[in-house]
Amino acid sequence: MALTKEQFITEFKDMALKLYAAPIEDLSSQQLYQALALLTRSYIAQPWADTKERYDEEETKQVFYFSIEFLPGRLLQSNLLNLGILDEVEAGLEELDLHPQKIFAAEADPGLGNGGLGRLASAFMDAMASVGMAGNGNGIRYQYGLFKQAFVNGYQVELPDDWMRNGFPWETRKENRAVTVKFGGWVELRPSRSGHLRVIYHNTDDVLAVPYDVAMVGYHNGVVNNLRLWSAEAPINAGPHFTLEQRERINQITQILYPDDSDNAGKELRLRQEYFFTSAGIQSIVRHYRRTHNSMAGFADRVAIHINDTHPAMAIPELMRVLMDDEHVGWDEAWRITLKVMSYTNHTLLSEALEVWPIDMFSGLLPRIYQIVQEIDRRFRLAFVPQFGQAMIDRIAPLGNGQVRMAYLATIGSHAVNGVAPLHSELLKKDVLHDLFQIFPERFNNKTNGITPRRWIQIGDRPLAHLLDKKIGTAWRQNPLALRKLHDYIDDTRFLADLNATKAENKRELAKYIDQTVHVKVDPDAIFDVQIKRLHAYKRQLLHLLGILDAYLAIKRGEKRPKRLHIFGAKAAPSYVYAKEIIKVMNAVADMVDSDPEVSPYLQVVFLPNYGVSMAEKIIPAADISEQISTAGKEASGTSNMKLMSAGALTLATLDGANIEIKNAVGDDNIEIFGLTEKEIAGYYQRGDYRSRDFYEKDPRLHAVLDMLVNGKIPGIETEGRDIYNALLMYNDEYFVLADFESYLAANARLDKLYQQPELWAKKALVNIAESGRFSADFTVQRYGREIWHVIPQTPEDDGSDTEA
Ligand code: 7GP
Repeated sequence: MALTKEQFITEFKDMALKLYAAPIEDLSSQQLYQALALLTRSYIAQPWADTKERYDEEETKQVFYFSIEFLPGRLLQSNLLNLGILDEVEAGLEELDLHPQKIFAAEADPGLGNGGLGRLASAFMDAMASVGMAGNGNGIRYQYGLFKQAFVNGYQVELPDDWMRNGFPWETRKENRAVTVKFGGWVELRPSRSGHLRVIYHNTDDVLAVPYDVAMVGYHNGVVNNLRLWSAEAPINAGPHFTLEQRERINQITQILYPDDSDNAGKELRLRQEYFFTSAGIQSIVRHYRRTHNSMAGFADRVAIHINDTHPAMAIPELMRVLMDDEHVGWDEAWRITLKVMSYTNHTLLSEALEVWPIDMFSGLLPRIYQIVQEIDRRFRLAFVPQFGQAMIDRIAPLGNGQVRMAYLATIGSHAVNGVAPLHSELLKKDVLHDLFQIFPERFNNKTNGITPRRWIQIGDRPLAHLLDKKIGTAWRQNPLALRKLHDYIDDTRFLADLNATKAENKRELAKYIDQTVHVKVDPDAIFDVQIKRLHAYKRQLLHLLGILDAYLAIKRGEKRPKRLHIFGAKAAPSYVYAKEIIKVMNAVADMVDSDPEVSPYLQVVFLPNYGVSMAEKIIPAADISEQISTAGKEASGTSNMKLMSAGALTLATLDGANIEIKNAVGDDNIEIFGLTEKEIAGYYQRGDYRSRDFYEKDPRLHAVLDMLVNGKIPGIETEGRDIYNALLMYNDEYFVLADFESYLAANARLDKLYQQPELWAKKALVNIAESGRFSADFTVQRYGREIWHVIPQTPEDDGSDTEA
């Protein structure tokens, strides 16, 4: 859109006055933020309405991305950028003597997700709008987002995230679009006079699902899509028997986000949440479709529904229910439509994360849905037992072992099933969904994850963005593949120096931020070594920690090395004891290193509390090293690896998830690979001959490091140090930390050496930035659009770089 600085100033002053009856000089950052957000929203309103009208008029096929998590990050700056008025607005604010960054920072960061899965969903929303695809989100409006993390005496404590305290200016309550979701009770099936089945519900708990819509603004294209977040409320005419307790139970449904990441939260409330937003979404989609169509016959040509991991997998039986019970479509036709509409992404290979529900709980809470799942199960068995045998079908039918098995249900009810990086997609076929792959090989495919360079470079890394503009022009902002032009400057000494200067500037900024937030002074000339992601044993923050302890001991012995600053950001699930113990030990090591004048000139450790999207925007631009060190075969893809690469950090990585694709993109010389491969680890499993103690016994460095966990050298970790020590030695080190220790150290030593050659380092950083464009989520959603959803996007062409699994 077009907006001059002068126009903006007038409209902004006007808005602020209308809202607060005061001149802008008197307003707090929060008030200025509110005024600016509302003004921005007023700019979005028309294109939002127009987009919707156009989709309806042109009967565009629409994608609905169902996800129990969304992590959009702060929206003000991103909306201004995508509207194309960020520069004008910032100039206007400055002219008013205001600080744009201060105002942007007043926005709450909606933590409606745990980690990778939720952030991916939001990246896809931004990308779909930006490539002009009709893509809608469907999720939950959690009143409290992911807990706020604080450290007390080095321990993680969880505080409530009251993110809506100041309201959420981007949402629009659409009570005229509310639907009713039914739980519990019992169902009676009765043939009606017209020959249809009549489904009569008795004694159900009804919940009103009220949608709040959030605009998803496309980049410079006038497209504004919709993210619909559902809130649970008591039914309007609930009647006099409706108790406060019942009301409370309803409110609970959308009160909190389950803080579990890569874990199966087997709680009834979680099941309620899942059915709540899934049913509300399906009902609302069908209702909208039926406003302009008098049968459901063409539904699958107009609607694609994507199931982001299994949490919304009840979309399958729910659509069957609506088709049969409400729309009177017969089973076979309903199933044909459902299969064509549904597609499913798996995000993890960890078996503890595969969702299952006890049949008793499931059937009690969702009696009609359970009947439908039983019928899906019955027909599946009928169709495939003859060819594949009872034993195999028993293993993979939707119902088994007294459980509803969501990943199997999702696979059976979708026409496409994908993993999120080639290795992951291969392992799905080989292990987790192997039997189902035998039956439905054509459904399985790979869609490598992506990120949005708009947020990570254009907004998060302004110094780099400006340097790029100067050197290669601005085309990369529209099409990130244009970053490849950078290769032309691989021998341009001046440019390489500029690149290093940009990194140095970002590191000084982060140092300031660290000082402000945790009151720790860090040396901006140190190597910034970053590991930011959820805390999980398989991600092996512990390996990183053991590396730090080894460095500590080496420095104590008198070894000199380039100074390294280790930066961690990670939340642990509140119930995940081992992960919390690792946090405690890390904080203790950070203190120990800091208070030792022999060591602190060479080594520093900072664990930043409350890692999230906004903090990532600060850390990533300043990173020199990106630690992606999961046990091979465990990290489905990873996405911080892509973000850090695009900021020119060198990746220190195992051959896992999308690290493999990063390696293929940049070449072996521009990434630091170490550790066991997935095949080697699978070999250990098969032979059953991994003995972690052997590594401890034969490697004196490892021996010394592990002993530090229990010999009292690190203050205050008696219990935690012992537990970790035991996990690694007595319980045989489930994640092969000890096996990879030696090669991890060697890789680190190579990076230390390389850092002595700044120009060579800059060349490698350049290649990383240049090749990061392929990981733009714009391309990812286009691949989904072409190969899974069958919608035809109009703008930038994909280079087809995805490797099929
Ligand atoms: C994550 C995966 O661990 C990560 O490797 C991947 O990049 C990301 O999804 C996006 O695909 N998984 C989760 O966040 C998660 O909660 C459990 O998985 C279902």
